[in-house]
Amino acid sequence: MNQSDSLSVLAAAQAAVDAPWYVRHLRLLGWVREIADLTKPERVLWCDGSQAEYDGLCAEMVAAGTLTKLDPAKRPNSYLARSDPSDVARVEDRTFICSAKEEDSGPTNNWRAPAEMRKTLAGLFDGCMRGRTMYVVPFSMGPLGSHIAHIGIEISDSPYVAVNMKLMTRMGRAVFDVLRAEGPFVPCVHSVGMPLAAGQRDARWPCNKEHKYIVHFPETREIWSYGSGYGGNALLGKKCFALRIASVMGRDEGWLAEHMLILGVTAPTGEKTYVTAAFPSACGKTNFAMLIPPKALAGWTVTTIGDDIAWIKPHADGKLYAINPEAGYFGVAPGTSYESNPNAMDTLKANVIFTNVALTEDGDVWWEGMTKTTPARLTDWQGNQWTPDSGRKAAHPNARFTVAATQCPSLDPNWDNPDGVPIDAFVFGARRGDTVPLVVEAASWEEGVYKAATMGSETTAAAAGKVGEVRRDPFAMLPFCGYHIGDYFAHWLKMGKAVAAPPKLFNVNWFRTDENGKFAWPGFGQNMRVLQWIVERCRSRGHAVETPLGLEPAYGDLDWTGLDFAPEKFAAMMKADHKLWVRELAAHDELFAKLGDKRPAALSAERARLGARLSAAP
Ligand code: SAT
Ligand code: MN
Repeated sequence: MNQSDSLSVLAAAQAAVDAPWYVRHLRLLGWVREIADLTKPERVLWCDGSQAEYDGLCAEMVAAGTLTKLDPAKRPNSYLARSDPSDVARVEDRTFICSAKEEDSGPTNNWRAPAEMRKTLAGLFDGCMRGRTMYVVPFSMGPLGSHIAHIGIEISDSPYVAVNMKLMTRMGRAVFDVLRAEGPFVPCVHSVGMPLAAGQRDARWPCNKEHKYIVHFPETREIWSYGSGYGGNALLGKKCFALRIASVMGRDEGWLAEHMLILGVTAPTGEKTYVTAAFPSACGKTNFAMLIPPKALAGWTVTTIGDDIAWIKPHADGKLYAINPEAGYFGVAPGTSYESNPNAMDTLKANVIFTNVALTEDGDVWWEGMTKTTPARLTDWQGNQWTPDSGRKAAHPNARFTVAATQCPSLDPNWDNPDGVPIDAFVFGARRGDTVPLVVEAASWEEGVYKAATMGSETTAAAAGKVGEVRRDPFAMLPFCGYHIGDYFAHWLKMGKAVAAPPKLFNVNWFRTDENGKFAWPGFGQNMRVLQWIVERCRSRGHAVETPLGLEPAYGDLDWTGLDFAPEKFAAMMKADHKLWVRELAAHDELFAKLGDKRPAALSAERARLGARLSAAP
């Protein structure tokens, strides 16, 4: 083909889907055409990521009743969305990993044969965008052009998704400068699953109450999501791409995609240490990532790189380096306050989309735990009148805020560094009322991998279903690992050998309760005392004692300046109760039994060692 022929091919491909001139990627244009032919939207809109586009889409959603504009003086440029009451969280039982072979998805995922799933999707998506606008949303997970970053294109019929993606990712026109004519991208297709007949009035929060499918094809690196407009079900850059698909990329290419926050700790000497921490959804990751140390620990500061996801790669200097693939926070609102997380409260002063929180009489937002006094009258998350004696929550327990990271006062100067930051510690946290102590260091990489692999945590409102049950949540990745969890453990074992100076591994538990069922540990800013010990251990300075569970601080090894915390209370929180550990090990064995021949031998050896140490303990 000569140059003018290829230019006219490009012009025709652009015209077929109303693409702007700067989209020069024929394969991408062809794919958008294919999806438009299948879903039959009324129009196609390519998002450029501009503020004008964002403001315009928000104004349209206000007119449609999807968003309520908050009082411009109290909460400038901010909105409230109320979802359908049936569409309030991730749907794990409707989430599928469609690998070619069933054994590659493993015992912790729902598997369907790819061909069968493609047939189902073809039926569901046929005409599913009728009467709606199809948004083409280009985004980069990670700093634009970073060697650790990857690009995705989300096609969605939800304007709520388009505006959330602007806050959560590097979204817009600049992505095409990176993609150019042939660059790789992960195709993500999303529909709320509610086509509109001619003249049909739209719902305030369109979704499909009968059919929901969150589908991943790991080999072809595709995502298809149908029927939900909420959070991780619909903002496909987040759990679907940055964890499920990226974990598969990491396995194949020698890196890690983890459900981890990233923070920086600066000591009074100016020495900086970067730490990542994995916790299940809605266990205070955002609070930990934005921690403000107690005044008594003068000179220590914490800075924020990310609050949910880390992509981690070996670096030439022999360390692992991490980036935050996201550019915003989709955090749990309830419980967030000037006491629990002042940095988050300041982040939320303007330019926020709130979802499923309560509305105050003066046009601001409220949620349980935000203030000491509860407002006398509110509009609840479903739009009903609410008073403190209504006997129900004003905000949904999984209510969220979406906000750009750049608004965070504790944002780390390296948050956008394309090379990432060097990691010295991996922290694994779970929500456990008993059994698991405040903090333990693993004596070796293998011991740390064993403990992360066997983590159990009480379930939260972040996923539809029962709340408060202990379930095994390996690496806090149970709903997010895109392949066989046994292979994932093996990959982690391998990554410890991939660099000369791997991070140290720690387990923490902020949620242990006392004999009255109250939290035994004050948590929040006081977690700095634990973090300080972790950092000192990484610098080979902190002291630890050997216990059957690993290496633990003695009472005197933590800095208690300014906190009155009795040694007996500390001892109670660190205690490994024999009976509870018999039950705990049985739960580990149950998980391992599911792995069959994918159970790494190194982890069986760690299990034997831990069992022997615990039974030898007095
Ligand atoms: O998956 S979501 O983004 O909806 C929230 C979470 O589970 O952390
Ligand atoms: Mn999460």
